[in-house]
Amino acid sequence: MSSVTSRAADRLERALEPALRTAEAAASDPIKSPRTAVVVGRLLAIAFLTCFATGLFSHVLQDPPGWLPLPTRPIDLYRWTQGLHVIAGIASVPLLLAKLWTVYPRLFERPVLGSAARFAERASIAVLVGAALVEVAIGLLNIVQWYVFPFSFRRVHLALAWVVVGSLAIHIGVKLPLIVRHWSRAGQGADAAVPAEPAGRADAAGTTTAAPRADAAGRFVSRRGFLGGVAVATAAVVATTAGQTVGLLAPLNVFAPRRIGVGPQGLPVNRTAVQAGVTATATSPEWALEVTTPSGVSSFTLDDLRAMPQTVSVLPIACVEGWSQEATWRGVRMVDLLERVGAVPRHPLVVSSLQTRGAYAVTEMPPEYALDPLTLVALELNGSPLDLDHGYPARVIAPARPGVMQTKWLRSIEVTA
Ligand SMILES: Nc1nc2c(c(=O)[nH]1)N[C@H]1C(S)=C(S)[C@@H](COP(=O)(O)O)O[C@H]1N2
Ligand SMILES: [Mo]
Repeated sequence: MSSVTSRAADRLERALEPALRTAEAAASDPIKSPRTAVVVGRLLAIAFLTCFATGLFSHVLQDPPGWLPLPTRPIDLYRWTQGLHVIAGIASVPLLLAKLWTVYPRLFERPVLGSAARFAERASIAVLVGAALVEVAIGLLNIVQWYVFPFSFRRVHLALAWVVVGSLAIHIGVKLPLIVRHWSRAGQGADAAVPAEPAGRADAAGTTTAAPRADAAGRFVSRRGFLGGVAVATAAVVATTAGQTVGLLAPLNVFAPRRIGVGPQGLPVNRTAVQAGVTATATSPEWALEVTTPSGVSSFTLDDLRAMPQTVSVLPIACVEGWSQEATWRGVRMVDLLERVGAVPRHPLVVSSLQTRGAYAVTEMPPEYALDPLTLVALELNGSPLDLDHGYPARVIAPARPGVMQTKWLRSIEVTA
């Protein structure tokens, strides 16, 4: 290192002296041992990888590459994958905080700058931590539909997911020897002797790094106690939110914004007719569904649709934000409607809503859904005509699709050549 940079490093170290000393003291705390970092890190990696896989799946369903056939069974597939995505994302909050708490003293290890390799390793950790914190934070904000950030949630959440997974791969690669050493309790190095429960202060022989230490308030915090606390916190945040999609946990759902069974016709509403600005057009006596094919336009009034054969489908709404619920829909099969106009869909249908703005005003429905016998232009929900907030006079409902694709307040359906 040149003398200029080493002088700079010296000066930095002197400036950080108090922080470095505090961190050094903290590093000898058993809950900040490599073993704890590995135990918490493993759980966090599982949560992140679960989020990554289910998140990519969700993006594929919303923006399908044309060549990929999309699954329509089991009908609850997206309910499970997206429910898991949000549950794992929520679980990662306490795990991420616990992991940062466990390893933060290492960020202040000396030398602060060090060799190029060490600097690169620390930079990758900085990227991982920064991206993970932002990723989890905007995910939570999205669940409560609080779009305080000035960018597209979907695109940034997806891009950051790649950054997190990429820097996680580097991090795991760099730390692999340490991870292997501390993978099992038996196989670890120096701190294998940490007593599970507080056993007292270090004796004169001085296994000081191993023995539980008193914290500032004079209490003992053992590693097992710390991990138990993390487990309880994680279980608590999951239990109090997963009820938005898991029926058994519904009574415990205090934090998730949507509640199973609560809403018009016993089903939550994501965006109301007022919010979408469709109240007048949706209730207009002039309303008719336009079906456009390469050979012309057909118009179906509500009475025309009601006069066609009606089919019942029991299908869930599964919102990307993590809530989901099954409902009973009744209406005209999409295949029956297409047959009526003599159209065979070879490309995605273009489904337009009465809504004039917003990302979900127009959606595409690939042929595998359009041809599915369960897919409906629904007119009724749970035994009565669709509530205005659920898409009156007509909406689409198809199996195994993200809620955002279940377009409400239909205006037209276009079959392209
Ligand atoms: N036209 C239109 N359709 C829409 C939406 C919308 O904002 N506009 N929201 C979608 C979303 S995100 C979900 S989860 C479902 C929710 O359906 P529900 O409000 O009837 O429960 O509707 C979908 N259909
Ligand atoms: Mo949604």
